[in-house]
Amino acid sequence: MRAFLLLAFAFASSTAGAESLIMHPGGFPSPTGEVATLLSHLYNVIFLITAAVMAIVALPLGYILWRYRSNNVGKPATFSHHMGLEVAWTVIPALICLFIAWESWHAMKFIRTMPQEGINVEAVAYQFGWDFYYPDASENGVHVSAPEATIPDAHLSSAGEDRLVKELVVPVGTPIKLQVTAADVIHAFYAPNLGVKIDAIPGRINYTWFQADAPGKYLGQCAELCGSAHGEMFFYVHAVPQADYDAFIATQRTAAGLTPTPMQQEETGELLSTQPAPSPANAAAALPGSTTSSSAPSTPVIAPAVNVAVPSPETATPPVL
Ligand SMILES: [Cu+2]
Repeated sequence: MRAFLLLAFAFASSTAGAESLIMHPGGFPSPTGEVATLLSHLYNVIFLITAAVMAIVALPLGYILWRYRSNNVGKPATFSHHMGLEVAWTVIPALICLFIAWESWHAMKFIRTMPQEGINVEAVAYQFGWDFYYPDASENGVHVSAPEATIPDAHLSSAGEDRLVKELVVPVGTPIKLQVTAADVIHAFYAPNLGVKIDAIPGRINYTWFQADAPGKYLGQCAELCGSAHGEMFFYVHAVPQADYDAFIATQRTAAGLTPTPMQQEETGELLSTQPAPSPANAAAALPGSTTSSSAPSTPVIAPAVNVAVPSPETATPPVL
């Protein structure tokens, strides 16, 4: 019995101060930004709770199996009921579930509350690639879109082939208010480092937000099985300093035939129903081995059956875990 107590104490001590050691169990990507950090902490809290529950169940079970093994059985106990135990193993799990539900609800509320400040980005998924638009930089019906970039990751590109993917350039430290839809079948925008995963559904506009607190290229991919080249639907979120972002927008505006800086700011939060659909050329460009350069997509126009407007912005405070 003393050995069991020592083991239980050692486990409790290690889990109590171990959050920094197991911030990303299972090789989870490092989080950047408030949303990703919140989700990572929520995951770690739930992981520690479930690990403790497993230990509380498994360690006594192992001890009992050893203590009362077949060649060590004395006279069996004769009691059949214990009210205290019944109450404990009903109330304690219920409280644990309520705590997890409470923390999860706070996290979901935080993620679903669009920040007041930030830039708007629209994402359109299609078989098999992505288009990203910047409505704040668009003007007079001319849409400013994200360019393509070559994947530098040797694990994702075949030898001797350049794989082109769309690169969503965003400023560091600024909330990105994302509206997502799809042109054909259901896809999902998934950028694990940024804590973003949201379905892209034809005829519907989903919304969420994220923020990159450190510059870098964050790999994203489609997370909804959508067809034969689903596994090729990568994209990048490229977080750059604000000055570089401003220069990027000026370049993209010039490429779209606009002046480098807006003459008149269009109303922000423009719905995707006014956005053109990706052209077949763009779809082909997203496939591995293609070197087709991207151009501004043309008709047909996506006409979602349901237009979901972005809710009025509120300032949210992240819950404390
Ligand atoms: Cu997919």
